[in-house]
Amino acid sequence: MLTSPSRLDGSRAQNILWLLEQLEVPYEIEIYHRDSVGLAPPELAKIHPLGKAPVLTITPPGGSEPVVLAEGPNIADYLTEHWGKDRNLAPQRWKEGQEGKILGETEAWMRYRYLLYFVEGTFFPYLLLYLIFNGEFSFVLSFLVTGLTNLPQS
Ligand SMILES: N[C@@H](CCC(=O)N[C@@H](CS)C(=O)NCC(=O)O)C(=O)O
Repeated sequence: MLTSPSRLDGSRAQNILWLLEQLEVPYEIEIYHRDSVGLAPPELAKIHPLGKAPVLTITPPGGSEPVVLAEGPNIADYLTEHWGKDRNLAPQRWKEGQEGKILGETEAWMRYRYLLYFVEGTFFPYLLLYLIFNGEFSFVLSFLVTGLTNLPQS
């Protein structure tokens, strides 16, 4: 099994590299550099139409087609689910005897899942505002303009 995280300078891809290290998952990094206004290069969109980092390519043994994962929390969740067992990175999911049942999850796991989504869903817009009010205008404006115009078409 080979995993290839795409690393972009100064990006959330660093979180995924940290997680791969913690989980001791073997990987080969593909490095991309931001352009002069801080955007990802077009080559990143050839790996996944979102064109942003992080992206993780997982190549199963035996020559099957590689699978490409995008969105940081999605990648983190997938890695933790498959490589994180017995490592105490995520809380136990199910209460005793409640496996697979609605609301059979432990309170700790519900909170863990909530925070995983909170980071990108609610926290990150506030972080962007913080960047704007601290003078990071060029990066934030170009991010917003190209982010909206480069959305995947399908
Ligand atoms: N919601 C996505 C956001 C991905 C994202 O915006 N990545 C930034 C780096 S942290 C990026 O690729 N920026 C370059 C660009 O937007 O062109 C995730 O969590 O992975």
